Amino acid sequence: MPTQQRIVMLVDLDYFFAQCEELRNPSLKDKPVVVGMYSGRTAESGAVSTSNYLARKYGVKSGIPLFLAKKRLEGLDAVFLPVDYNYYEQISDRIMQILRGYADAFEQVGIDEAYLDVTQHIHGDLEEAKALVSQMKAAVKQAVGVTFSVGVGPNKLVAKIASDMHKPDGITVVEPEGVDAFLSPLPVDSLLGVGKKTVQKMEVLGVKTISDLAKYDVQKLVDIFGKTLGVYFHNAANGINNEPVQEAGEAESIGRMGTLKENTRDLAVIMVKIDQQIEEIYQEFTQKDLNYKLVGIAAVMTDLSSKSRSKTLDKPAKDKETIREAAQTLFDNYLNESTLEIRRVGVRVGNFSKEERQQKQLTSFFGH
Ligand code: DCP
Ligand code: CA
Ligand code: CA
Repeated sequence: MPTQQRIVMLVDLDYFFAQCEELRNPSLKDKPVVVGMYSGRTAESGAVSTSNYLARKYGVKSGIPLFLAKKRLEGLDAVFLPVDYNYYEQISDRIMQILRGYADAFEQVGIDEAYLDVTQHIHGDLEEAKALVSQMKAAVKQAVGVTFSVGVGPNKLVAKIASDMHKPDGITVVEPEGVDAFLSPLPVDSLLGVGKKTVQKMEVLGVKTISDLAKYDVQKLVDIFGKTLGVYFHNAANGINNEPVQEAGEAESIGRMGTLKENTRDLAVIMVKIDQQIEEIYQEFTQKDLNYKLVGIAAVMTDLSSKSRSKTLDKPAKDKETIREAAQTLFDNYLNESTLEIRRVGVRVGNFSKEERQQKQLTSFFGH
């Protein structure tokens, strides 16, 4: 592989669900708009999925209870709307289709984000990258009417963090020489995969910023977090991330996703569903005579946010028990990190081939 410096972008659509609502009803634009996931228990119960930037000025943001959002927006001409996922997905599909045309390699992550590797397209020139982003923004604005923010950097990790710096309708470019200065002062939870629990563990170690983490002994990180995560944290903090931008391929993994009978945080209930899914997956990869080296889980919460986690095994396996054990541990850890109830769950196995696939795709699994 050539060692040419890559140029990777992360495109993140601005206040996405709320922007979609503004798109079909432009009169919403000068009002606070809140898109909520109504749980149905009472007219008011549920959580905010997202809000437009006007509503955010009053402290209304993703995850807070709807009744609190109502309170914070009292007396203002605020509009509350239920999540219309199918509509947002149609908008997203149209945008992704346009963006795909600008990339050498394209990888959609969730409904409102995509990575683009544009190294060849712009001959490795960062100035050209800025011009390309202007073109992309104009094209999407004209065809769909939606704005987004972009991070540009030498890899997925830096691009992702950069995309969050100037919102909405922003662009942040991090040059290869600027990566250390860019990352150093940020808190560790800016890194994908560093959740509340990990932040607490790291704080005990005296590690608060990415710079602290970059200097921390890698062997100790491995002892504490395991090999995959320990090495990932060490590399990530040092701005190193070689994961390719690549379309989530069908053949890359075999998995199942399904809705639970009722929302729950009970591991035993979740595992009943997962066991059924493992049974199906097992049939499929046994038929294809595959060994797997990675087990992943996914969960969709009651507010429709989704999370995935995965574990790379020390060696390839082909039995059911290993999947079950890994999935159970992953869900157990995940439940400790989140307070939301779970609505849908899934499990998958992957990394079927034996060569050079170990460290791939970590950011996509963490992504949402
Ligand atoms: N979402 C959700 N519940 C959450 C977080 C997000 O339902 N707790 C949904 C609604 C968001 C969409 O996912 O519109 C994308 O999430 P982002 O985190 O990218 O947030 P936004 O796009 O809403 O805002 P931003 O402009 O900050 O990207
Ligand atoms: Ca977004
Ligand atoms: Ca996003």
